[in-house]
Amino acid sequence: MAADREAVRARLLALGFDEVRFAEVGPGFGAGLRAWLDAGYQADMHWMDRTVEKRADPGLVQPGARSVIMLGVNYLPPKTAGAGSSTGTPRPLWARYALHADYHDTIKEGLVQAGRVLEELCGVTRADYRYYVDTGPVSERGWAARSGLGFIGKNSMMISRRHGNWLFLAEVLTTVAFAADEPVTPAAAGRETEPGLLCGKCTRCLDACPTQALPRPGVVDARRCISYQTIENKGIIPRELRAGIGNHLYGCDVCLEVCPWNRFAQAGRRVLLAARYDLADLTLRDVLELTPERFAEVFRKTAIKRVKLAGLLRNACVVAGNTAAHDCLDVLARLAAHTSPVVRAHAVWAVRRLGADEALATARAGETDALVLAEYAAELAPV
Ligand code: B12
Ligand code: SF4
Ligand code: SF4
Repeated sequence: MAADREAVRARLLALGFDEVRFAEVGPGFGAGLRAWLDAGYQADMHWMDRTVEKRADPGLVQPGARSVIMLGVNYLPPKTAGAGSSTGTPRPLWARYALHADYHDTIKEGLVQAGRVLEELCGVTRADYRYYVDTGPVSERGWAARSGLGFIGKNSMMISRRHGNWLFLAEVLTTVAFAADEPVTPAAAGRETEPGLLCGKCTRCLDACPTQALPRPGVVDARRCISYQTIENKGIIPRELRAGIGNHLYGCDVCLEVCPWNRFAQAGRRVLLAARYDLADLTLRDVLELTPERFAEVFRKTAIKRVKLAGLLRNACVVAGNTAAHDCLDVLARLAAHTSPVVRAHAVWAVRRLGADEALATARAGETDALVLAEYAAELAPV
């Protein structure tokens, strides 16, 4: 049955998706992903190695897949929300995407509806499509580029001419054959996934990255990326990267914010998102003083809760050390005796960086655990 692409597009836009684009499933993709994995840029995200074949071939994910419907959801907050600027604020910084109820949950509601639209308009059943947002074995930026939703910037983001960098991506893989959409420009035909296609001579993102995590245009070394270190890494943040983390408490938007393609972006409709801009009002002390109960209450239903209290406290210690937060020394000294060794190690680092070793005396006085003392010895090396 021939599928009416424009009827499907109109219905999905009405569900709250801001971009709806169609790509045809074809062979021969994924070399860029393999090279990235071979270089070790995935850090300890080994689930990516395990799913590399699927990521390169939607047919292994949805048997008989003919089309990928790529969807974008704009998450740019209104200017008045004051969320997540990287400059001029003493507050800790959150990646903008994080200042919402967990987008995996809210966008999934739209994907369920999108599936029903396919059933209704294309006469298919639940066995004929699969949808994902972020966590599926699908190379979302590659398919978005294929579908002409935008282009892959030198910062490796999928950049839309209408929404800039500020798009969540989601997709429906389906056995329905839709006519493919045009590439982002006629000149892009056959080169859709080339990084920096519409960047020209600009290198702002490469120059601005605080930890030099972009070794080449379009390639992120997750091991050096603040987003990886503050969200995905569950252990010790390498000491040589901590200073570069600055006041980034959770995630990083620096290479997104500097991009001139954002000048056309308007705030999102938030049909499939629920704002939590209030989180940007938390002070560093608020975060450092979080108890397990308060953490659960404040971050309920957000993506942030997955970093767990210890991860957030660890990040907050790094921010405290970087921002001369002398007014937080008392709480940092308490965290130097926290039950989590990861929190303890970063709290000790922060206190040392603030040049207040004497504050550790209290925290260490009660220590009996030999292991903890050994860990302190490492952390007490020159900062
Ligand atoms: C692992 C991951 C990370 C890692 C690695 C980032 C990276 N650049 O690879 C870390 C933890 C560092 C990270 C950080 C962030 N992430 Co992330 N991340 C992912 C994830 C799960 C996989 C990405 C991946 O495969 N990376 C490996 C590289 C090699 O692949 P790639 O970037 O997709 O590009 C390659 C492929 O496209 C392939 N390719 C080339 N041609 C073709 C053609 C086809 C058809 C195919 C299939 C593939 C293909 O080669 C490309 C270049 O090598 C995706 C979700 C998903 N399922 O795709 C989200 C995703 C990329 N992340 C997202 C976001 C929002 C972020 C952050 C902005 C969060 C933050 N503020 O802290 C940062 C941005 C950092 C940056 N500059 O990339 C969004 C990006 C949306 C967008 N508009 O681009 C995604 C799509 C999640 C989502 N559903 O919205 N992320
Ligand atoms: S997200 Fe931040 S740390 Fe990661 S590549 Fe972009 S600017 Fe660098
Ligand atoms: S900042 Fe410049 S180089 Fe980087 S993605 Fe945007 S346009 Fe491209």
